[in-house]
Amino acid sequence: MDSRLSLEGMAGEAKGLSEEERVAARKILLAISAGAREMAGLLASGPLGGLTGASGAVNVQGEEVQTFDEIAQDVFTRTLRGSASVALLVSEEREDPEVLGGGSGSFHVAMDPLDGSSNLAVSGPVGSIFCVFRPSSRKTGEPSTDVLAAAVSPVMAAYVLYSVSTLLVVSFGQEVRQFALDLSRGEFLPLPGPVRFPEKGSKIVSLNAGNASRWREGDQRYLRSLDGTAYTARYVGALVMDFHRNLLKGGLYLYPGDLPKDSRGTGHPEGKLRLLYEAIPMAWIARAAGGEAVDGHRPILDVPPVHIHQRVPLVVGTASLVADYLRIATTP
Ligand code: AHM
Ligand code: MG
Repeated sequence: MDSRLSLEGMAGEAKGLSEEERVAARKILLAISAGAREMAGLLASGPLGGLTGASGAVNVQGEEVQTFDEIAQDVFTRTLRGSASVALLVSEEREDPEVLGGGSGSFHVAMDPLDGSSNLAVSGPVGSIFCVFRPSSRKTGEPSTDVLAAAVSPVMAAYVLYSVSTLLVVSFGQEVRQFALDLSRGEFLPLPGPVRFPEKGSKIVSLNAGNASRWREGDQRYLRSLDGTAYTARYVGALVMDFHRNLLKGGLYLYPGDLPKDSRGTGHPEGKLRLLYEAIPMAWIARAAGGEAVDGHRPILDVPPVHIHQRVPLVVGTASLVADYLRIATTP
């Protein structure tokens, strides 16, 4: 196995894809890497570029849109359109799927163009997340329906981490590879791989304990169970960063749902993270790296997508830590 497979090599060796699909997947990967390179440059100028801050708009999720959210939306829409391989593009920043190039591309893509954007104000890490799906054979002519039918079987998932270095992490389902942006050459170069959750890694737990009083009893019990154990708390508040650290070091990321409103919760029992462009791609990458991802009960990859902006509780990381979570949180 080549420990330093290139981006193009990865697409070329992807299993279960036709030759035509491999070509399309390669083009999508190159489009993501071109967009990531552009975003890395813009983000690095940070406050000097005058681009950090709120845009004044509110997105489909009811959240304040940062100027960089819109920039990332435009950058990746442009590069993915340029790949001529994407039929439908679903984005956190757009209410409806966008048909690209007349809808004739080989794949659908769901993306969170800039994840964790509240970190921008403090020059903290942010990310971009992508999931690539094969269009459903049950084409109905209704874009959302087709994406939902396709979303149950990803073909490729990737994320970009913009931090002290810019990393691109990619999986076609069999393994996970990392690439680092070489600033002098302007391209992503392979790091040794594949990457897997360490069997005997450290026990990092990443969660927002400030929300715990709103969680269900099982999640609160899990948090209490950590007290006195050899765990380390680490939480950046950017899924890509928290996931990536736990992938390399061993750990668990938890963003549960809240109690119903009438029991001191917020009435968001499905949590905050989005199924199509946050939970499914991270679950797909976690699985390929020997980890696991659940919604508190069942595997994320078994959750039926019913809405393109559907939210879902997410527990993802080292398989044994996810198993511990399930044992404690689901057994009164
Ligand atoms: P976003 O896509 O609007 O940035 O929201 C997702 C982010 C995740 O990256 C992060 O893990 C989580 O929201 C943090 O939420 P909180 O501030 O509630 O802990
Ligand atoms: Mg996000």
